[in-house]
Amino acid sequence: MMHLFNTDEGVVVEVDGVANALPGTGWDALFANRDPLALVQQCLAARSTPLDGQTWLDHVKAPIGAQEVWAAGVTYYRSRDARMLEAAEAGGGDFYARVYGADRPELFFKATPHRVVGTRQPIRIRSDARWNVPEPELTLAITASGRIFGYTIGNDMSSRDIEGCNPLYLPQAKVYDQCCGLGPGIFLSDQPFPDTASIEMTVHRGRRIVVQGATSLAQMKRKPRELVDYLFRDNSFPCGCFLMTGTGIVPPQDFTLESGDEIEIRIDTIGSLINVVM
Ligand code: DO4
Ligand code: MG
Repeated sequence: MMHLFNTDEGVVVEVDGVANALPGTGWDALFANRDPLALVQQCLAARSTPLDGQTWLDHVKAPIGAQEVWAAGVTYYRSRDARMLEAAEAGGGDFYARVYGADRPELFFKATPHRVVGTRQPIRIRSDARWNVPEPELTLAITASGRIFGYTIGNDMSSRDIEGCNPLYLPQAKVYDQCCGLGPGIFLSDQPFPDTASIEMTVHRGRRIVVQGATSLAQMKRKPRELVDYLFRDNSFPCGCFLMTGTGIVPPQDFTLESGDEIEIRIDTIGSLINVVM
C-alpha cells in the first residue's frame, strides 16, 4: 500500500509503513501526469531517500497544490432525507428528492487551495450561521486527464441553516475560509475503492463524544467514476482536482458544532483526518 503526503520539505511516499522522500517530482506534476502511480514508482526506484523516525509527520500539510476542490451532493439516502427536512419550511424539499433520483448528479464548487486545511489544522464555522455540521466524505484525487489515481478523506463543512433557508444560498453555506478539510495523505490506487470500507466520524467536545456515526460506500447511490465523468463534461482541470463524493452521515437535527470541538473522520486504508473547530 502506498500513501502520498505533501510536506513542508516536499513529497513523501509511505510504502507499507516505510516513508521515503521523493525528490524527483512535485505535487502538481503528479496531478498533471497521465499515470501518477507509475511516476511515483519510477521516482522511488531512481532517487528516493528513506526517512528516519517519525518527525516528518509533524511537517505534513493538506494534500493539495493548485487543485480545485469540487463536491457531489445528495449521493446517500441519509443526506437526501436530512436536506428535505431542513428545506421543507422554505419549500425547497422537493429538489433534493429529484436530484437523488435524476441521472445528472448534484456537483458544486467547494474550495480553492487557500480555503483547505490539512489534518491537525483548525477548521472554521461561519460567524453568521447558527447550525453547522461536518460532512465526512470519501474524496477522489483526479489527474488532469480525468483518471482517479487515489483517495483521501474530506470534510465538507456545511452551514445547514443558510442552505435550508434557500437552496440558492448553497455557495455561502459551503464556501468560506477554512471550510474544507482534506487529508492526511492520498492513498494511491487506480482500483475502485472497496464498497465495504467503513467511513466513520466522531466529534469530541472535551471528554464527551457528541456525535458518532458510520457508513460505507455501499450506501452511496452513484459510482465515483460516474461523478468524475459528469465533472469533466466540458470542464478542464489543468492541475487535476479533488472531488468529494457526498456525505452518508448526518448528525441529529439538534446538533451544531461549537468552537473547540474535535472532528475525527476515519476511512479504512486511508487513515484519520482530525480538525478542531476554531
Ligand atoms: O445539496 C446540498 C449539499 C449536499 C451535500 O453536500 C452532501 O450530500 O454531501
Ligand atoms: Mg457534502
